[in-house]
Amino acid sequence: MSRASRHAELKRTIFAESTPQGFGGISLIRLSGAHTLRLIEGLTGRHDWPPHVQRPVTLRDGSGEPIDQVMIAFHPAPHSFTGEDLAEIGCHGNPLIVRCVLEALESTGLAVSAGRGEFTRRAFLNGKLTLPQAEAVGALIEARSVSGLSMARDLMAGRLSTDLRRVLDECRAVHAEIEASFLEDDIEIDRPAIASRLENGMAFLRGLLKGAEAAPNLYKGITTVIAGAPNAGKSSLFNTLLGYERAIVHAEEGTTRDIITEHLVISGVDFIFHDTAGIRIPSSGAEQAGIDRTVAALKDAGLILYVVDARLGLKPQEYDWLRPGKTIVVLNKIDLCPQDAPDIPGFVTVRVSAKFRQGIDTLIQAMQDSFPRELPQVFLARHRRLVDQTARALRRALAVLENGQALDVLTLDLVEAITNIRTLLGDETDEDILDRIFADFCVGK
Ligand SMILES: Nc1nc2c(ncn2[C@@H]2O[C@H](COP(=O)(O)OP(=O)(O)OP(=O)(O)O)[C@@H](O)[C@H]2O)c(=O)[nH]1
Ligand SMILES: [Mg+2]
Repeated sequence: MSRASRHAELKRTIFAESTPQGFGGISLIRLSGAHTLRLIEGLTGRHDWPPHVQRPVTLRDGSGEPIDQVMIAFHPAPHSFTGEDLAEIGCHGNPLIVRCVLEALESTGLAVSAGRGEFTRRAFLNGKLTLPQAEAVGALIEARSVSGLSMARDLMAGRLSTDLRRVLDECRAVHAEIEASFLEDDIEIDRPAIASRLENGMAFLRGLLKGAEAAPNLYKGITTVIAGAPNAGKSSLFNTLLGYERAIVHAEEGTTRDIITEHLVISGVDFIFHDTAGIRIPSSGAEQAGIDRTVAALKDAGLILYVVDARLGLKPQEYDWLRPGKTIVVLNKIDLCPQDAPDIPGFVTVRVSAKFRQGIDTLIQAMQDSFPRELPQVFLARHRRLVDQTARALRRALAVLENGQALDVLTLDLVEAITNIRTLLGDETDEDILDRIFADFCVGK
């Protein structure tokens, strides 16, 4: 990004309501930029603003009419979130009051309404946050699962950046050595040693990508679809997992029609359970509509608990609903089985009695084992794409070494790897990239 556009972007003073509360509570209105102090002085008539101290004051509109009794904290540059002069106005959380405050700010002509994520964008441009940390702010706000929150916090703490910087340094060092060998005849390149250094970096990137596979599920919560034939005991299992009678359980087949969804955190992992209509073909009417919904839910599932009446076993046509790698077959009603029903080959198989809560801990263990214990460091699409491209570039560089090709080809791949990591870390960036990143933020953040 050019100095001029960076300057233009930071010149304005901006304001936004950053914590919309609806009626009640406190609404926080933030402003940031060079005119911040002038604005709060003008709207309150007060000129003494000790830094980082909350003060009760009366905020007045342009004609001097009181708007609200508010709390204002002034954070002078550079010791603020954005690195600029920043003020936080806490007013009563009535949207009418908030509107008056925003109008009073705008009518001064000194500030304009902030764009999406503009406060965080400024924090990045002013060097208060790295780009991954700025993205972590968005991820913290968006997270809807306990794991998602932890992943966002880890990103904020900067482990991914530190680890990637190590790979970056290694790529640069190798690149510099090879370049030097082009200039000085007496520098010999030790190909196996270079290959092993690049392999280390690539193994690390591969590990990141492996973890990233489970990331969407862990970040949003695992969509766990409980499916199976009518009367297999799906709703009974759903209720047992939740610990209360959420869904109707009945001896009649076809009891559940609509999908019933409940969110449950088990040992820090969020499962979003879907109890579904039993799949029976052929069927008709409302039952068929329910089955259509079950089939659609199975497509989006992160995990399938396929419930089978252990006495009847899995019918050949039911294999169509099982997805290898993300299905646990739950043989239910074992309290009615004189002997152990056999495992279903190719699938994790667990035996339970949903009605009498037998085998449920084993099932929960199997559910947890379906996902990695360690939370993924890469869970944002941009990071995943760039890590993938970097790993590919290193793979090509290694192939050059293995095949005994000329080293100048390898430097091109190294430059690509270096550029990708630098883009991820925000060392190299442009307005388009920033626009795309902050477009997903809300106004006020
Ligand atoms: N003995 C015994 N009965 C069970 C068990 N699980 C479910 N049942 C009984 O099986 C019948 C059907 O249970 P549901 O949980 O409604 O089965 P479902 O799969 O949700 O059925 P649909 O919604 O109709 O597809 C009920 O009478 C339950 O009490 C179990 O583990 N042991
Ligand atoms: Mg049911």
